[in-house]
Amino acid sequence: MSKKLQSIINARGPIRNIGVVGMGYVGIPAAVLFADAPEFESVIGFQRDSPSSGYKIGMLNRGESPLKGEEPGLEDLLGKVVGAGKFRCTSDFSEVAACDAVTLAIQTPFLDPKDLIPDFSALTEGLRAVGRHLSEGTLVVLESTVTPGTTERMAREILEDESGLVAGEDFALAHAPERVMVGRLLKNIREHDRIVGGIDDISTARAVELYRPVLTTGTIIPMSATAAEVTKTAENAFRDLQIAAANQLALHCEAMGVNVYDVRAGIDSLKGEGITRAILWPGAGVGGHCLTKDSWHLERGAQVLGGDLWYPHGEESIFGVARKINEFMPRHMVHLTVEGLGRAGKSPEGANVALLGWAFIQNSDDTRNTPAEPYLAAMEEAGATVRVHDPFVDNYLGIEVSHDLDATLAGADVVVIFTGHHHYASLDPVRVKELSGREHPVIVDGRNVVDPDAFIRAGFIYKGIGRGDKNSHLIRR
Ligand code: SAJ
Repeated sequence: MSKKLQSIINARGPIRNIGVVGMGYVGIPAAVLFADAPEFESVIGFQRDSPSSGYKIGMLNRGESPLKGEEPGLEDLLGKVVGAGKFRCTSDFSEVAACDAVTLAIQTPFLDPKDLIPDFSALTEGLRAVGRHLSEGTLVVLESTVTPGTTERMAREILEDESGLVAGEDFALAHAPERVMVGRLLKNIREHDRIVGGIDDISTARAVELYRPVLTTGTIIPMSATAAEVTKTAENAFRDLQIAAANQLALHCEAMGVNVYDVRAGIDSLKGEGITRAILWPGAGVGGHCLTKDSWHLERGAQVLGGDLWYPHGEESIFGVARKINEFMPRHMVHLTVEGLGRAGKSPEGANVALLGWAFIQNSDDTRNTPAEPYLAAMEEAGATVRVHDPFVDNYLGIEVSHDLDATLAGADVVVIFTGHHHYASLDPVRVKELSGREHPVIVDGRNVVDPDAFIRAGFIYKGIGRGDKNSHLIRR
């Protein structure tokens, strides 16, 4: 407990001016909620003026959100805090000097999961930019999900190196991981409990002061910085594991000729007395920026911090196995597609595939690490032509994404559902068959969105993840 840091912070007084580095899905909602809190006077959003994301600065200063997709309440709140002069965005990092607290919400992807090498280049750049202008008594908070040990080690070293100040003596440092999901960013920040972990008690207390005003039903859960890093990476690794278990069960159910959704409902019915058999949903794969990498951060943490993980050498950890199962699901979708085409006497070579849903999650425009991408690549490699439809997503990295469902379905030998957008629940089998113009078009449902019997009655060849009860149905002639 550094008396020096405590006295510097006491002299500085309550947190009034805040900086938020990284105007993305995490930084923007966090910044407007800080700005909307009466406790705080001003919030500056820091964004690199780069060719790919510099446009956000102008939009935000006009009170417009650069985040596409539906984000309830965000545009209004942004307009309000910009209008009130409590929030503005800049690429001038020298303004960090006037901030009492600075948070960093920057992507932390993995370069190479196999060797557990993360890509901290963007985070390092952000930390260096903050360090260069850091003033005594400032609180720095990492909101990005990082390998356990990063706050205490890499972040501390970079900030000290750039500022010449000492963490825990001259400035406070903490980790407070984001827990947001697209489509409910503001709600998640306000209502989810907030894990807050300082490198020391003073840093934890200062971080609690920062986050408490933006919480409504959520409460603060204080712990050490490293425990906070493990909590975040582990909660996503556990979710990935639960999804992998559901996917593995789905594969078993296909082999056993039963409906995984009946089984899931059965397992899920065991409740009460503190019993929760939280079984998640099988599907076409796991995408997004979080579950696809956080297990690797956790794994790397055990290496970086532990070194002596007492576990059979060379044996893969359960989190690694789970990643492999979830990464396998798009390939299983290819398998179901080829099997379905086979039943129609066709092969992928020359087949027309209508791929419905490019976003990684339903009713969103977020395409990060979408499971549809490896599927598209494999089908094209097999000689098929794949047309993509998604109501929320515009063109993606050279892949044409259509908003015209009929045009996408026209002439399709196969219709494959990758994302559970609400639009697809009302697909009319008779209309879809008409558009395909095929006698026995194939439908592959990766999210259990459609009614298999309705499509089978219309003459489709049906395939579904976990639908062992339907995947070998008699073809209606
Ligand atoms: N998925 C399934 N089956 C399920 C749930 C999800 O196949 O039962 C798939 C989804 O289709 C999607 C992927 O997994 O492709 C991820 O979905 P998600 O619902 O986990 O969405 P994320 O990744 O945006 O959100 C997760 C959440 N983590 C936890 O619930 C532990 C969220 O709370 C985190 O804030 C977020 O990661 C993050 O930013 O870390």
